[in-house]
Amino acid sequence: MSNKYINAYLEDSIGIIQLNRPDVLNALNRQMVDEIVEQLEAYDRDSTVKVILIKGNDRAFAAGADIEEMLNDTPLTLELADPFAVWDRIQLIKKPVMAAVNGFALGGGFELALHCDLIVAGENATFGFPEVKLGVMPGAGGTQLLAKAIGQRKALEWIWLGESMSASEAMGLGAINRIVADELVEEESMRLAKQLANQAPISLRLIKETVKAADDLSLMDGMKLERKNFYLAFDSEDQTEGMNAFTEKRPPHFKGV
Ligand code: CO8
Repeated sequence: MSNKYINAYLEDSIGIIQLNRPDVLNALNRQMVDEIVEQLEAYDRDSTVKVILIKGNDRAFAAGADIEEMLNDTPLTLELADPFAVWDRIQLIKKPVMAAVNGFALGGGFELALHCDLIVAGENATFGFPEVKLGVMPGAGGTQLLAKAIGQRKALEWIWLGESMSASEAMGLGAINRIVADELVEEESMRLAKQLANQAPISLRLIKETVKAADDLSLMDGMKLERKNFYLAFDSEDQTEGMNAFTEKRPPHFKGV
C-alpha cells in the first residue's frame, strides 16, 4: 500500500512515521490510521529498526478523528466498518514506540499518543478529549489508557469536561514523559530514541511486554511473567556480551540476538 496520509522514513535505526494531513491538523481518517498501523507493523518486522517514532508537524500532532468522516455514521455503519480493530494492533507492537508532540493532541490524536510507550511534548502542546462537546466520547482506547496512566478520578474530570490541558499539566499528572521547548521536540525525541536504540533490543522487548502486562495481571502473575522473561534474556548473545563487557570494563556492543 502506498501511503497517502503519512511519510515513513528511517533515520539511523529509528523508524519515523510523520502524520501528514496538515490542512486539517492531521485529523485521523480511517485510511490514515490503517497506514500508521501497517507502517508500525512493517517497522516491527524490520530488523534494522530499533525504535519507532510517530510525529506530527509544528501545529498539530493530530486534532482527533476526522469529524467529517464520522458525521453520517450510525451504530450499524460503525459495527460493520469496525474502525477500532486496527487500533488494537498497536498494542501488539513489540519495539519501543514514541510520540513526539507539538501543538494539538486531541481526541483520537491524544489516543494515538497514549498508545505510544513514551511521549515527548513541546511546551505549547495541548492535550485533551473534546469528544464530550461533540456528543460522543473517546472510542480508540482513551478512557482506558488515560485512566491507567493518571487514575480514574483525574481521567473522569479531564474527559467529562473536554478541556484541553497544557503540556505542564499533562506532565504533572504523569500522562507524558518529557517537556522541552517546541523547537527542540524533534531533537530531544531523536536523542531519546537513539539512547533506546543503543540498549539491548531483546531486553527492551521483554521489558515492554512485562511492564505492559502490569495493567492486566495480578502482582503474583506479573512477577511470574517477569521471572520467565528474565530467564529468557539469558538465552540471548546480548546477555553474554553485556555481562562480559562489564567484567572487561568496556562498552557493550549489542546485536539484538
Ligand atoms: N476533523 C476534521 N477536520 C478537522 C479536525 C478534525 N478532528 N480538527 C481540525 N480540522 C480542520 C478544520 O475543520 C479546519 O479545516 P478548514 O480549514 O477546511 O476549515 C482546519 O482543520 C483547521 O482547523 P481550525 O480552523 O479549526 O483551527 P483552529 O486553530 O481555529 O482550531 C482546534 C484548532 C481547536 C484543534 C479545532 O480545529 C478543533 O476544535 N478541532 C476539533 C477537535 C476535536 O473535536 N477532536 C476530537 C474529534 S472526535 C475523536 O477524535 C473521536 C476519537 C474516536 C476514535 C478515532 C478513530 C480514528
